[in-house]
Amino acid sequence: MTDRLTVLITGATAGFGAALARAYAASGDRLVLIGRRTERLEALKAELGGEVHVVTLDVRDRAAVETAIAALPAPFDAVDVLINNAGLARGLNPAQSADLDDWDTMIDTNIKGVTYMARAVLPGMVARDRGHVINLGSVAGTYPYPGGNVYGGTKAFVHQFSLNLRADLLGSNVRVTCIEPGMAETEFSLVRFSGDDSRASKVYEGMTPMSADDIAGVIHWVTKMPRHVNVNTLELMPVMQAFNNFAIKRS
Ligand code: NDP
Ligand code: 8X3
Repeated sequence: MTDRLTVLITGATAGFGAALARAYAASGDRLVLIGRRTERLEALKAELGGEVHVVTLDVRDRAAVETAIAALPAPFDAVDVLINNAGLARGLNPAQSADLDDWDTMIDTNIKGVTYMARAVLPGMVARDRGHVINLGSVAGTYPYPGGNVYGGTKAFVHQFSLNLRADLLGSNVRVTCIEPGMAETEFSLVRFSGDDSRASKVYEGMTPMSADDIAGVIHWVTKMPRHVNVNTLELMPVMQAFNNFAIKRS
């Protein structure tokens, strides 16, 4: 798609979502910005100018998602790009001591929220025979790490859900891409560690993480590819992150 797009971004109040809003505003696209923190959405709208519609919405609320998407005013209702970005990790405890409320929050946001949004937006895309769903997966959905239990599980779901959407949408011109980043410095670790700033900043100590702008630039590029090209999955990491060998407990 090279023409002007209507881009709906969930989780636009911070991190990747806010950077994406700035990237698409810079290319003259029309924006629908979603998040729970209204004051941040309004501040972003004031900063960006242009055609921006904001919706305060918790993506875990199925009825609210359905109502909000059905109520989008023209021309914001013809969504060309849905960026299912709202998501989070909560905690890094091993499974045997993890907080079940944290697990519920991750499952409800990263899995259910993504499916609610996709189900609400896809019929319009198929009817217009035009659209692109971008889902935010993670390297955590492919590579296990201690404490990644449910977070990684939710992102593995996002990966497979994205591929299965492609299977369902074959024959339409609706594209689906799963973006799978490694470490990027946003509010992600602050949220994971319940606002513990020093623990969050230690995650990125002594290395150069990716930035929200790095991720936004890649997603922007993927959505501006010629319409006959579908990037299925795209995994990216900072140069200073790689893989480890198998862990073995020896007696
Ligand atoms: P941030 O914490 O900086 O931003 C997360 C955004 O999600 C916020 O705007 C937040 O807005 C929104 N959000 C969270 N819960 C809800 C909800 N229930 N309803 C609506 N919006 C919600 O994190 P990132 O920008 O880093 O993360 C964005 C996505 O990228 C997530 O899916 C994350 O899992 C994924 N990711 C992040 C990586 C990283 O290293 N940073 C790497 C790989 C993937 P508000 O609180 O206002 O609702
Ligand atoms: C976020 C990347 O490595 O912290 O999805 O799980 S990681």
